[in-house]
Amino acid sequence: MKKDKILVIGACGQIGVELTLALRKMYGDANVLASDLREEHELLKGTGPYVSLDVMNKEMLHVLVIRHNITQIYLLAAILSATGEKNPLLAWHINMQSLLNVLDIAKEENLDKIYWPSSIAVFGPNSPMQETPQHTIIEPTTIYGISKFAGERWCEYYHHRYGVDVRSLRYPGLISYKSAPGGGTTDYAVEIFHEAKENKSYTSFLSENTYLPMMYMPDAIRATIELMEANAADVTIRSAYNLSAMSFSPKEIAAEIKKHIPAFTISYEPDYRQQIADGWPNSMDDSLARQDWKWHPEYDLEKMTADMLKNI
Ligand code: NAD
Ligand code: AKB
Repeated sequence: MKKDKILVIGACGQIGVELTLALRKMYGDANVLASDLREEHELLKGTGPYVSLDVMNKEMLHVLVIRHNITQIYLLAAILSATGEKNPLLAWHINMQSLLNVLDIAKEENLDKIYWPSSIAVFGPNSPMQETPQHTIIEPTTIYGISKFAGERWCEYYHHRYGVDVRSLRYPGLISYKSAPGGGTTDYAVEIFHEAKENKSYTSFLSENTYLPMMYMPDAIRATIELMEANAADVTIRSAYNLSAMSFSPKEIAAEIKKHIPAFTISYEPDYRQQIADGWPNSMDDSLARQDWKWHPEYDLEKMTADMLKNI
């Protein structure tokens, strides 16, 4: 077991639950302190320490870090793309201030490592849509994307200016069955499985040929841990790495589900989230992640669909 003491902020969200459980396996249950605004998630209960925390309260966060001898923070609290468009100023405030609180405490307390996720949402309609490169035009049009892009700049700044070892990934849309997604544009690719099993039909809020980069949660958790375990010298990107596994449209995922549930049907009623999706890449070039810390995804659409339908 390692001696690190880890704080996970936003531990009850879609990623937080699975990441906390994975970190507890690696570092020992008692060494991973889960925290969130929400009540403790059912799957976390009894698996390790939990505290109620509002990351916006910097003083409380600072006290918690000192009191628990925290050496690493995983900051997952955020307002996602679809929810963000409903209250842009709130999304900006929460997404930026939470990161600044964590980065500043990391600097003051000389913490070992910080993890904070970015997103494919940093890209906008002027970025190349296919195999979007790591370094390219970045002009996000959602407040979520703007906050992620600004966050990336802050991460790089704290690394170069103060030596904070902060690491980040531009996650694609994440698909999982353990904890529900929290207000994103890619959430359709989770909802569709639940509806397929329960009702054998789904109405997609994105149009049939909207391609987006996606990833199954086990790959996302492994990527996160592999990045955090990599030698600092190998982490050449201190903003956020492009990360990729698969790309599909609502029509294609529906066809894959139909192989398992022949009666399944899909219809399309695009809403405000269509415009958000239209500005995002269709697929991502993650060659730097593959080169620097040997990233390789395990799940494609076929394997992910079979596993989702078996487990939900
Ligand atoms: P989520 O919405 O499911 O979970 C976020 C958690 O943060 C929630 O449990 C929420 O209660 C908590 N939280 C919100 N405000 C808080 C506060 N003030 N103090 C403490 N906790 C607070 O989000 P997620 O999908 O797990 O995403 C985690 C991170 O990964 C976010 O930064 C998100 O932008 C990023 N990301 C997610 C995806 C995805 O598809 N899920 C893709 C790209 C990037
Ligand atoms: C969202 O749709 O907002 C997230 C993301 C891709 O960042 N899933």
